[in-house]
Amino acid sequence: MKGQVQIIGVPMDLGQLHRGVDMGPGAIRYAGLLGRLARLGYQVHDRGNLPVPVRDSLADQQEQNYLPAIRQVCEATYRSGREALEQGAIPVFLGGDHSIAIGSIGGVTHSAPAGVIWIDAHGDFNTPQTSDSGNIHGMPLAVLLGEGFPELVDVGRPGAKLVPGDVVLIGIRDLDPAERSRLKQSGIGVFTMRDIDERGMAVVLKEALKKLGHRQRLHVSLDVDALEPHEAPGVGTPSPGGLTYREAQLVMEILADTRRVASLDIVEINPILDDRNQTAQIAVALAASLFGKRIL
Ligand code: EXY
Ligand code: MN
Ligand code: MN
Ligand code: MN
Repeated sequence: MKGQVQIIGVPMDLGQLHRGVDMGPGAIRYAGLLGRLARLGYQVHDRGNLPVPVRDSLADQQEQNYLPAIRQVCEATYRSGREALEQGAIPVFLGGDHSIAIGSIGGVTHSAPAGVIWIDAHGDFNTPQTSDSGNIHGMPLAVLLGEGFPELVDVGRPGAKLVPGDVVLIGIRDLDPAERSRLKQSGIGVFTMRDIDERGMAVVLKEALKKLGHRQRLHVSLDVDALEPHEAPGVGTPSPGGLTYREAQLVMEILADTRRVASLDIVEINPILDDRNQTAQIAVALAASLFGKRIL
């Protein structure tokens, strides 16, 4: 037995405008995540889904981009993540949009810091001042570093949950102008698609892991829009020129070899926009590799 995995569904769709991302946890379960992990030797416990208010019941929060409800869901996500680690389990958070990372990463760093590998087409580093859209799923990384809405920064415990040296971004290709300058000045390790094209994923990931060498435990935050949208179409904010299936698999295989991965988010899968659940199936195959499935 390789230890316990706890599945935590967070059907959050309030951080962005597309309907359907709330069905992500169901799509990922339907694609067979639990069975895959069980066959790899894990004891898998599904904690079900956390409650998320229905958007249509929150008309009074529309102006605030659903900030109060997002805060509430992130508080619950934080508690679940913290509990899972306290019980010695590996939490796997199924989004939902990427705003859930405010809770998941907050929760898994409650007792000790962790390094974060944030795989995404986007920086998710906007503040309310730099965001064009106002959508909170474009802000979670900034929040985790202590910037933006104080209600979100203080989820779980007061203040920043990460320092810039604890984070590497991989797969980046779509930044808003002010977000881009902020990111360049931040001290976060950013590995863009150009880096991957020029130097290859193995080299890039080795460098990324070197930057996180000071952290024993790693959290992987997998936004599936990092993948090439021709291969993984079920996302609300697709961006051309993404990771191939094999590049994404190689990330997971190399991360598995480190034996330091202690928690995972799988976010932004939108089954309404997907083609026969193929994006969820890819996500499950990636998770299997991350949890130690080997080709040979
Ligand atoms: N930068 C854009 C915004 O802030 O609205 C797009 C953000 C997309 C975020 C997705 C989840 O990674
Ligand atoms: Mn994201
Ligand atoms: Mn994204
Ligand atoms: Mn934008």
